[in-house]
Amino acid sequence: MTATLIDLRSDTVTRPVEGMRRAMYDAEVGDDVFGEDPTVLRLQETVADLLGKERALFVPSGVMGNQLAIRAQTQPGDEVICEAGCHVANYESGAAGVLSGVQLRTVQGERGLLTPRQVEDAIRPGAYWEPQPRLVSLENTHNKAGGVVQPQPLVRGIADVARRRGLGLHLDGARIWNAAVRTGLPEKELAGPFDTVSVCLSKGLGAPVGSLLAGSAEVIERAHRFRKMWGGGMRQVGILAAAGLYALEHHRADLALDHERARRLATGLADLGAFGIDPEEVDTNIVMFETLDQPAAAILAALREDGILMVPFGPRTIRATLHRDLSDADVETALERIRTRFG
Ligand code: TLP
Repeated sequence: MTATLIDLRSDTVTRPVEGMRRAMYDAEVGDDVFGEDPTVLRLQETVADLLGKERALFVPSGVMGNQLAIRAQTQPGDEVICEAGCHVANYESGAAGVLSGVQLRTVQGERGLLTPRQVEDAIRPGAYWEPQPRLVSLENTHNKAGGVVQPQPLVRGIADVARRRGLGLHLDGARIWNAAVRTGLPEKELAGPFDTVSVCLSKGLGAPVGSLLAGSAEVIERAHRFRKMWGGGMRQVGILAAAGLYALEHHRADLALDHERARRLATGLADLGAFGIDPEEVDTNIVMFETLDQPAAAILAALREDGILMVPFGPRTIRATLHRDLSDADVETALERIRTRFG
């Protein structure tokens, strides 16, 4: 194993910086199950405001944010329409079926993007023997597609279809911050067409834990009840909310660096000719590439020997994710090592 390990597995692997730890230490706290933690309340208000929603609820994870959104806006037997590669359908342990009793209707998009027409066509007419279509769920940025930003005209078109057909609209905005930095559009605008939006503080923003679900007061009240039912009521959790507030204030703009480094890594990989990758398709901090003749597992094992960690996203697909604990030098070192082995 080479001396320095370059961890590109996820933007979740970052460690809290000193300023963040100080903010956590200094946090004013109270019992949040009684609604008495001032720092949690401040975080919830800050995020609701950023997203242009009435209320937001602090939850332990992105999965819980998404699943609460589904539970609060559906009934058992309903159907949720989503893109085939989305996190809700692929990486949440089948939660929607178990926790909400709904089925997911997955539709194959192009680079993770659905069109309004695809959504319209997926909405069943409503015979009593059919599952009741109730919710459409989108993801921005789209993780499995490679950090792809949802174009707003497409989102607005899908929102129009959902409204017209009486369906709710949820956004898995775990990386909405990346989409905002990439497009220059405020989060409020990206979140505007959605009834509910889940966001994560523990991905590129570098907080150790924490997500929020935002929406109308009514839907958040329902989600609040289910959060308690699912064991997600937390006590003096201002310690964690303080990390989130710090991350929002100090780390959002830095995401542009992750995006630049992702492009640099993708260009370096493309120049090698040993992998299938188009750097032009790298929108944000995620680099997804195909292996040409070996399974992803074999390439990942070789990379690990060279001190580079990435993750498989399919039998022949590998993901590298840039994050704030990496530097320009780390990207160059990673490319150097990859060139030595595969060039
Ligand atoms: N994604 C993780 C893995 O689960 C794949 C990662 O390393 O990217 N929505 C999206 C779009 C996500 O990418 C993730 C995490 C979540 C939701 C869930 O967040 P957590 O892990 O906090 O429950």
